Amino acid sequence: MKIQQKVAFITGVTGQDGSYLAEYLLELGYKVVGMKRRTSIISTSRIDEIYSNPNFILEYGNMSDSSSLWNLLNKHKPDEIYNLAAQSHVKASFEVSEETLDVVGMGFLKLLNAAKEIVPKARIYQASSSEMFGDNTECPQNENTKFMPASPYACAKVFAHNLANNYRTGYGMHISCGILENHESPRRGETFVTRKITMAAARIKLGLQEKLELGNLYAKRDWGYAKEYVVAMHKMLQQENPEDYVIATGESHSVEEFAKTVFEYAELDLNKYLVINPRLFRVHEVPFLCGDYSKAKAKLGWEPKIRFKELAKIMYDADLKLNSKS
Ligand code: F7E
Repeated sequence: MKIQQKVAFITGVTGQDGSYLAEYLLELGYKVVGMKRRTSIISTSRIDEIYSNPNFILEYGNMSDSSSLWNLLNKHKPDEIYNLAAQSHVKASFEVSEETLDVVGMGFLKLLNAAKEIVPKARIYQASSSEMFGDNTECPQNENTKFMPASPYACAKVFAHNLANNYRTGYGMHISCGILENHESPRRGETFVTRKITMAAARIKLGLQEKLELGNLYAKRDWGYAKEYVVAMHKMLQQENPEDYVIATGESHSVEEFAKTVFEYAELDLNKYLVINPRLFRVHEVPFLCGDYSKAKAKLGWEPKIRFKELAKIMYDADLKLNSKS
């Protein structure tokens, strides 16, 4: 008997997480339908390698456009839906607050309403975020930690997280939320701090850049490796019951520690190159994040392998290679 090929629908497929998840699901034998926003510049570099895979389909759509969501779900009837689309930059969310709420909050509601009518049995993954803990410095943060969102982005994520829980209990939908702490990789956008640092170190090393400008050095984050975190997303949807899970490393380090680690590894003196630019400070800063992944370990059998120092090395090595080519 032939086993039916599972279909996964991923919003935000051109992003760091979307591209790693698409690759992972293709390896597992899924047909993957990725949704991307139309942009005037090409934004598909992260999915170049899977673009010609016959099991990968790229479709235009938009979280602000219900009709595109309804059409795509109707056309592909996915078994699993991964909602990774977002305006995900926390600082920018203060400047484009309405767009952030629209895409992250209302966009998810539109997706849920479409799924409820078209594929009510589909298993849904919602990308919740450790930013939802915000001002709550409880250590470590788990699934029961109170949310104290400190940005429009985090408020939108809390709104979507609550909706997921509401549709789960109200309509019996299989919706799981991954409360992911920061997760990085060589595919991280260059406006996020880890990648900004590894790119700068590589470019300084090669004589292509002179300074590294940063904002608040003292914020602490729990940084893990994105490629490992997408495996947890998939595992959540294979559980009989939908639940929320914190995905983290359980270690917290400051921005300064990340920069020092990278520059030491690159054999560069950070003090010679670092400039603090107050324009990079945030209206409201989340001071400290550190997650407790013990529920994910117990129920999903998921554990992080790549830790802080190794992550910094992976990212620096990749950026050195990338910049050596150019
Ligand atoms: O900032 C500080 C900044 O922008 C980290 C998103 O994926 O993770 C991410 O949010 C820290 C902050 O990430 C610069 O003030 C200093 O304290 O890399 P980030 P984020 O805001 O933590 C969560 C879990 C998400 O869900 C988000 O979508 O670094 N910082 N100097 C700087 N940050 C940036 N971006 N640039 C600087 O120059």
